[in-house]
Amino acid sequence: MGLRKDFLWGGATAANQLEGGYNQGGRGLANVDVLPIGEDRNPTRNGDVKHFDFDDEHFYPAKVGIDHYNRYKEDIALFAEMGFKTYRLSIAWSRIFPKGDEEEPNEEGLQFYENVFKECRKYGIEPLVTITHFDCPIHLIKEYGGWRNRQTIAFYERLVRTLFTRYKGLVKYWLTFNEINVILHAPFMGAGLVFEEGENKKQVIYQAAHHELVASALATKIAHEIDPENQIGCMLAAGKFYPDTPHPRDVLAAQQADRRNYFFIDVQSRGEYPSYALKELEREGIEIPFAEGDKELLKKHTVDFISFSYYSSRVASGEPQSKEETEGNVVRSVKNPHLEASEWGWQIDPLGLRITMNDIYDRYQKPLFIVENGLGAVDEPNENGYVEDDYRIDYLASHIEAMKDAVELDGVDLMGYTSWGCIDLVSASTGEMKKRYGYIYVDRDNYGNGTLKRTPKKSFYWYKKVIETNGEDT
Ligand code: BGP
Repeated sequence: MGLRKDFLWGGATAANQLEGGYNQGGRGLANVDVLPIGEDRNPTRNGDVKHFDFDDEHFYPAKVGIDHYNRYKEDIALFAEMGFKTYRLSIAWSRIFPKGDEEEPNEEGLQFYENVFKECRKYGIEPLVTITHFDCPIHLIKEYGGWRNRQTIAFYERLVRTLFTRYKGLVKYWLTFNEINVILHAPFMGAGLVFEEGENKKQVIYQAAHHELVASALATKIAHEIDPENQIGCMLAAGKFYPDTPHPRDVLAAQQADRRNYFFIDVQSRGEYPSYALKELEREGIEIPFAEGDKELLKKHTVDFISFSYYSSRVASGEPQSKEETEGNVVRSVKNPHLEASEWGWQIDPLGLRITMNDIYDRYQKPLFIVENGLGAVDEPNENGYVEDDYRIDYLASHIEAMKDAVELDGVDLMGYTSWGCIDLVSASTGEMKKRYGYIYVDRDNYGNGTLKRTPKKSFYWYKKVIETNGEDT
């Protein structure tokens, strides 16, 4: 009973939210560097800003992040002190190929990640690497239209071949695209899409999604060829949809909303487009740009495990116009009257994690990996600079308990758990520093003030104990 003996406890980050050093080491500009904060952020991340000039003149917190690029040793030492077995991080594509379409990679970028992986290994920490976490070189967006263009598959192929070859023996666990379903909700952030006036957005989105799905299968193929030890996962922004009421109309709405997200994983894990998606796309006149060999590739090279983020469950209604909505992790939802919410309106539902795990495991029967979960909050250090984040501990403890129930009572096969933003970093939805998830406080504000000093919070010592006892003591 209990969790696996080799359960992979750890934390997760993404390059563009913590590295900073956006113009160091030969790195090129990426979509994530030009996402403004404030009210312009949503239209930009949705691909609706036509006049966007992609300049790098403005200061945004993500450009400096928490300066992990220059302080990774100190940060990894703190992760090791907590007892991390794994550390999930992402590669900044434009560090490896600054423009995206070069023939040769940038050695300085490759060396940086090699140093990071070796530093992890020094402490026995297994790296878990997201190949793209919401990032795409600006040059690929300007010149090729990002993922709407089939050529981007070839550039991604060059990237993954370079990574799998260079880091053979150093990295074994890879995720092809972070939250692949986010392309539906934030297409500039998810796939570098900028829409033309009046074009059929859904056509462009599904075309780009097809390219990402083919690229993901190709990456799986290449990873296994280069090193059969490699384990490849897909990554879903998960969260079960509940029907708003038992009315069959609401139940159908919830099923349809779930399917819209599961569609991606159905392709990546089962190897083919599900019939419900083919029907819907056909009805709407959306064409999927299948090229010769795509179907075989998708069928043959399915993922080894299913990873996902979970922040909250969601609610769907057959009559959404008459319902109050709430914020959530990228996907908005009808408000659930039975749940409390974070300061950002994300509703808190630990039992929903167990329900979501069961749903995914029933559907795919492959090992699961929870690679994001956590509470974004404003932390106020006391006069000694110490953050007593009992609210975060409560959130995480209740989710870990629900996760254990899914394993122990329902029989889900779970590889590991990496909570989001294990060290404070920049928020993806708001672009700000003040929404924090970490076990480690970083002295930095939205405007670039602060010493960047790292200080363990109360949750740091709590999580250390959780890991030490393999989740027994929460
Ligand atoms: C997910 C992203 C992460 C992360 C997290 C928390 O969607 O994969 O990058 O940021 O959400 O979201 P936020 O930072 O907006 O609170």
